[in-house]
Amino acid sequence: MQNSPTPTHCPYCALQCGMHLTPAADGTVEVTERADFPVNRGALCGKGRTAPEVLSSRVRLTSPLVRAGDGTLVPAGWDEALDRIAAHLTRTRAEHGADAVGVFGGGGLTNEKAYTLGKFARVVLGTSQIDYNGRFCMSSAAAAGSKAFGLDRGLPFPLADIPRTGCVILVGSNPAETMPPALRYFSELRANGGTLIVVDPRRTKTAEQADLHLAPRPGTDLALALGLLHLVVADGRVDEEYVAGRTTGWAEARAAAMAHWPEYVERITGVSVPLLREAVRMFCAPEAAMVLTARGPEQQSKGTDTVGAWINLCLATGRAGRPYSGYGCLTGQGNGQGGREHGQKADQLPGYRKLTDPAARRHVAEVWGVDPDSLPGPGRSAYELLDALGTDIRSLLLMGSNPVVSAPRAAHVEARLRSLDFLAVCDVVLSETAALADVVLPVTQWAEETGTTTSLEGRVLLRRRAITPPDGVRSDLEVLHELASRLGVEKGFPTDPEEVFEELRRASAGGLADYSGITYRRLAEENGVFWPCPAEGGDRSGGRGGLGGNGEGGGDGAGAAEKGDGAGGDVHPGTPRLFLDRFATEDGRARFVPVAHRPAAEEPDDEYPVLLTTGRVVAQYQSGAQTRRVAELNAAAPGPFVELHPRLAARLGAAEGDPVAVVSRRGRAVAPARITTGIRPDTVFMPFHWPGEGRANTLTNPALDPTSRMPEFKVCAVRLEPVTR
Ligand SMILES: Nc1nc2c(c(=O)[nH]1)N[C@H]1C(S)=C(S)[C@@H](COP(=O)(O)OP(=O)(O)OC[C@H]3O[C@@H](n4cnc5c(=O)[nH]c(N)nc54)[C@H](O)[C@@H]3O)O[C@H]1N2
Ligand SMILES: Nc1nc2c(c(=O)[nH]1)N[C@H]1C(S)=C(S)[C@@H](COP(=O)(O)OP(=O)(O)OC[C@H]3O[C@@H](n4cnc5c(=O)[nH]c(N)nc54)[C@H](O)[C@@H]3O)O[C@H]1N2
Ligand code: SF4
Ligand SMILES: [Mo]
Repeated sequence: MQNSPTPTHCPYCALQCGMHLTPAADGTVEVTERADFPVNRGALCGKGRTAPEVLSSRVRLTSPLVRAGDGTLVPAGWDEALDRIAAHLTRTRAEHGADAVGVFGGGGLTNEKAYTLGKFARVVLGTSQIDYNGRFCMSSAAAAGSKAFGLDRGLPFPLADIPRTGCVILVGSNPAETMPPALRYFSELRANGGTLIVVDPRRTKTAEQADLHLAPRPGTDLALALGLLHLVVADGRVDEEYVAGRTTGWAEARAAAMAHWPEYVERITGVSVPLLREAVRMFCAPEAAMVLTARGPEQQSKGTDTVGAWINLCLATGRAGRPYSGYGCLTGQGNGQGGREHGQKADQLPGYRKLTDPAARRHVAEVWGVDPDSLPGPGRSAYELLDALGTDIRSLLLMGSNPVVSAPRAAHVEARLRSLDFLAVCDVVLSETAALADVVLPVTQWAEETGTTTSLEGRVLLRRRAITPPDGVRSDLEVLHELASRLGVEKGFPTDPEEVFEELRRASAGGLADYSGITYRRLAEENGVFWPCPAEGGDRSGGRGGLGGNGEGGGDGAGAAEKGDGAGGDVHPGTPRLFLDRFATEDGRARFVPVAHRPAAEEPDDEYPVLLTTGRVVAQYQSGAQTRRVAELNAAAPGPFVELHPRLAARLGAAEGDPVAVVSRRGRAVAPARITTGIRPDTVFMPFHWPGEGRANTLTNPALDPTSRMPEFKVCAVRLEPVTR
C-alpha cells in the first residue's frame, strides 16, 4: 500500500481524534499529527499515540482457534472454524428455538458492523436475543434524552461550543483521564471568563481545574440536582417565558423539586448548603450554560431519573435548545453514538427506530427484502442476556466486547459464559472472554479496514484503511457474510463497507438518526457530517425534520455545510446544533420529568459499611484487552489499585501499596492501597481495566435501572479487610 500518510481516526474513545498513519519499511506504522481535524487539532493521548502497537502480530491473533478434544484452543483453518460455528448455531436453533441463540455486540464496532450484526441476528438467526456493551455505557442518558427531547444524540452541539458558554457543570465525568485532548475546551471556557463546576466524589485531575468542586456521596446526584432546582425556584431564577413557550410538565417537576429542601439534600449528598447556593449562582449568572454528564451519574440503578433531574435544571433555567446552552452526555466508546442507532440494541432497528413500531418494521423489512412479520420483537438487555446464558440462551456469538472483565458481577457472568453449549468470539486479540470460546475468529483492525464511526458530537466520520492486514485475518463483515451464507442466506450481507453504508442510508432514511444524505464521498471531503442529514436538503423548518439551525456561525469546523456533493442547494448540510427551533417531540416542546430521590440499590450497613465506586485511568482502555498489550501503557498503569482516604487506611492499618481486600456480596478482590485525601472518607475507588484478583467487577452490583437497564457500576456496599501475605 502507499507510503503517504492516510488521514484517519483513533480506534478507542468517542472523541475519535484525527491522526495520520504511515506504514514504515520495517512493518511498523507511524502515527503523526493531523492538525486539520478540528476536534483534537493534532493532540492525542498516549493510547491513541501507541494504538498501532496492537496491530503487531506479536500481540494479536492471526489464525482462527478451535477448542480441541483435550480442551485447549488450537489453530484451525477459516473454513473449519466457520463451519463449526454454523453447525452449532443451526443445532441450537433446531433443538431449542431461534431465541436460544444470542448475539452480543459492542460500541467500538463501526456503523457498518453494528448495522450488519443487528440485521444478521434478526434476518439470519431470527433471534430477538441481541444486545451490546453500550447498555453498560450511556443507556441511561439515552433514555432520559429521548424522554425529554424526543431524540438522543449525546451532544446536541459541537464541543467547540463549550468555550462560548458561560458555565459548565460537568457531572461524574473525568476527561483529564478519559478524553485528555478535550480538556482544552474547558480551559478555553475559563480563559474566556466562563466557569467550570465539577461534580465527583473524588478530587480528580479534572476537578482540580474547576472553579467549584462538589463531592457528593456516590449515588446521590439525583438529590443534588433536585436540590439545585429547588434553590433555582426559591431564588426566583426560573425562566418563566421559556418554560411556558418551550416545555411541558413543569408543574409536576416543580412540585417534586420543592420537596427536596437544601438541608435535606445536604444530608443525603454531603454537599453543604452554601456550596449548593454557590453552584446555583454560578450556573444562573451567565446568559448561557451547559450541563454535561458522563458515567458517574448515569451508571446507577436510577441513572435515567438522575439524568432527567439534570435536564429539568437546564429546562427550568431556559438552558436547552438555545445557542451555547444545553444538556449533553459525553458518550464513551469509539462508535458509542452510532453503535446505539443502527440496530444492535435489543429494542431497535436502524435509524434509531423502534422494533415495536409497525411503520418502522415495514420500512426496514422492505430495505432488507423480508416480511415485516418475520422480524422478532425486542429481546433482553445486556446484563439480562448474559445472565440467561446456559439456561434460555444456549449459544452465543460475541463481537467487540470482553464481559469477563467489564460486566457487573463478573464472576457470575464468567460462570454463565462457561455454561454455554457453544461460544464464538470475534476479536483482534485473545481477550479473557475469547479464551473461553469454542471458536475464536481473528479479525482486522481499525487501520486495516474502512468504516464509519459517529463521534460523541454526533459527527459521522470516515475511518480509512491505511495498511494491509496480515494473512490469516478477515473482517467482521466477511465473517458475517460467510456465516449468513452457511446458514442459507446468500444475499444481503456485503463485505464492502461502502456497500453496507449505502444500505444503512436507506434503512435510516426518515428515522430519527437519518444518515441518508451522507456518503463516503462527502465524508472524505468534509471533516465529518452531523446527523440528522436527510437526503433532501433545504427544508429544515417543517415537521420533525426541522431540528437544526446552525446558530450564528459555524465555529471551529462545526459548520460542515460549505462543501457538498456537487449537487448544489439540495445537499443537506448536516445538523451540528439540534433543537434551536424545536425539540424532536410531537409538539416540539421539551418534557420535564417529575423525579424524586431514592437510595442506591445497595446502601452501606454494618456488614458492608463502605461505598465502592469504579471508573478509569488514562493509560488503560476499558477491559484492557487492547491497551494491556502495549508496554508504554502498562508501564504507566501496571495494575489495579484501591483508592482510599487516609482515615480509612488508618482504621484498616494499611500503608501505601499494601494489599487490601475489598469484599462485597458478590465476591472479593485484592489490590494495593493508593492513599489520597482526594476521595471521600466513606468511599473507595477501583479502576476496572484488569482481570484476576484485582478485578473490580467481581464486586459490582448488577442492579438495573428500570428504564435503561443500566447496571449500577458506580455504587455498591463493601467492606475492607487487611491482607497478610
Ligand atoms: N483512559 C480511558 N479513556 C476512556 C475509556 C477508558 O476505558 N480509558 N473509556 C471510554 C468510555 S467507553 C467511556 S464510557 C468514557 C467514560 O468517561 P468518564 O465518565 O469520564 O469515566 P469514569 O472514570 O467511568 O467516571 C467518571 C467519574 O465519575 C466519578 N463518579 C463515581 N461515582 C460517581 C457518582 O455517584 N456521582 C458522580 N457525579 N460521579 C461519580 C468517578 O470518580 C470518575 O472520576 O471514557 C472513554 N474514555
Ligand atoms: N466496574 C465498571 N465496569 C464497567 C464500567 C465502569 O465504569 N465500571 N464501564 C462500562 C462501560 S462504559 C463500557 S463501554 C464497557 C466496556 O467494556 P468492554 O465491552 O469489555 O469493552 P472493550 O474492553 O473495549 O472490549 C472490546 C473488545 O473487542 C475487541 N475489539 C476491538 N475492536 C474490534 C472490532 O472491530 N471487531 C471485533 N470483533 N472486536 C473488536 C477488543 O480487542 C476487546 O476485546 O465496560 C463497562 N464496565
Ligand atoms: S482521547 Fe480518545 S480518541 Fe483521542 S487519542 Fe485518546 S483514546 Fe484516542
Ligand atoms: Mo463506555
